[in-house]
Amino acid sequence: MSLEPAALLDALRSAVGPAQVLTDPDLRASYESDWTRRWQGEAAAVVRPGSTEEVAAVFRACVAAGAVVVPQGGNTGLVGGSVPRAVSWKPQVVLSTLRLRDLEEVDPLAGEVTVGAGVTLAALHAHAGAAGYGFGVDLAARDSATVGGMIATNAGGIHVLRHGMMRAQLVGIEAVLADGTVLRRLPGLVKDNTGYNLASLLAGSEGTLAVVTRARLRLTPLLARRVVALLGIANSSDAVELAGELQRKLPSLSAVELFFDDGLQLVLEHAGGEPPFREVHPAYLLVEAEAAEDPTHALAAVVQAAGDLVRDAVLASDQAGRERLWRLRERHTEAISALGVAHKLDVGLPAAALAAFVGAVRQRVERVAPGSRTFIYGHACEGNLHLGIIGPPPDDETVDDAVLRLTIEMGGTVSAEHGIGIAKTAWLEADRGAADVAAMRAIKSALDPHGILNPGVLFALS
Ligand code: FAD
Ligand code: S2G
Ligand code: ZN
Repeated sequence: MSLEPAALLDALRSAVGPAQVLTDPDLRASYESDWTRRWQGEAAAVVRPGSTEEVAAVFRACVAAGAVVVPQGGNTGLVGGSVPRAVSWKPQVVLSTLRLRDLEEVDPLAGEVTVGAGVTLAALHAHAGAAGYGFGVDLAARDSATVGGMIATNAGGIHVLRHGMMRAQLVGIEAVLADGTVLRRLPGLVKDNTGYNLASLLAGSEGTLAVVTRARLRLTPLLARRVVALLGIANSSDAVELAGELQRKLPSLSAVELFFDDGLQLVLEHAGGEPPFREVHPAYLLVEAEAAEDPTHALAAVVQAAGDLVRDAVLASDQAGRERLWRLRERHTEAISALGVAHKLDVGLPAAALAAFVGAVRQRVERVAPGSRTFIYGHACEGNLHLGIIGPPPDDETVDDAVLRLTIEMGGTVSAEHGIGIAKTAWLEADRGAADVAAMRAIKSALDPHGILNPGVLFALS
């Protein structure tokens, strides 16, 4: 049964209140285009529920009207999953979680906290910090990325080597299924083997199985001392060797980020700042260690012992110095985006294949898209490389196909942390195989039988 558009809007207004139903094109605009500017679509409405019950009411209204739902948090996702599709035969309702911002008291005994899905990562870090705790996931989009979006994409970020991804921080969840059913398992029992772990299943589901409304998260000790080192290195095979040494020898290690000189120069051009070294190095590792006691000497000792693997090093333990070094890595995304709409790849490779991949992928890109600019950077200890390729027009996916097929050939994954979205659906089966995709589709049709949740994400629309 499908309601007239006007009836859908009336039903949405009675679900969340008229003020929380945006239909004016100007008011909808920021919700309809993604962060990379590569994907946009038109919403029949943007709705902003203020409670779990209102989310359920929105679903009931959409099912009655034959509309589809696009869940949205901070809209910092990079694979086109958080904005309306460019083409849709059904009215698309963007369901923004930004009003689900409860921050419950931190539970000091358990070292856990329950928060609303619309809470930003920065607000979560501040809330946990005020209670003397840290949170295991951090990423450069912290001011906008939300807890719900980070669960839905199983976000990784810069501390995965120490704390794991978003799924590893989850000890409970509340979510609303497409028929308005509310799933709630929030008590936060770390050991809870009572059947399928629905929180784990929803982590990485990209808004295709349910809308996460609250989450119970494990917190980490707030460590007082941090030091950051920027290491000038010769190439990516030295980077892999050094990353392994750091992991083996430095228990306080919390981040190892790889980037190359072309990216460094681009960031300096884009954001200003002094070059970190007098001479240019082909590649760089940004290394962070954090501990209760100052880890500077321990880090310096590992760097010293690395001998020729390290061509030059600069360390900073003061906040300003650390931020100055981090900026060289964290500003990559924005500096590349300032050059134009980039082809963004987010691949994961086995450690043994990483260096070979870096060489091979540059050749492959040059072959299929001569003259493009390829910036490579990422999380070295997880083999997670990000490629920002400027050159081919946004809708020419020749270069994406070349990179992703090389990744699969080398035993890697076509999406290490950003998800599939609509950007990578064409390569899902080549990566996961028909059996896995069939099992995922079976789960999808069980939980969202009418296919109203984020159609086109994960599975291409047939
Ligand atoms: P959105 O972009 O709003 O949505 C992302 C996906 O989740 C969509 O499919 C959406 O439908 C779904 N969704 C959103 N909220 C919910 C909900 N409550 N319930 C169900 N589904 C939902 N990602 C990393 O993993 N590591 C990084 O280091 C990293 N760095 C970044 C740096 C920059 C500068 C930028 C712009 C992005 C970066 N990202 C990174 C990507 C992005 O921040 C993450 O994917 C983040 O998890 C998205 O959160 P969000 O709230 O913005 O979600
Ligand atoms: C990172 C962010 C987005 C990108 O910087 O670690 O996950 O691909 C990425 O530029
Ligand atoms: Zn990343």
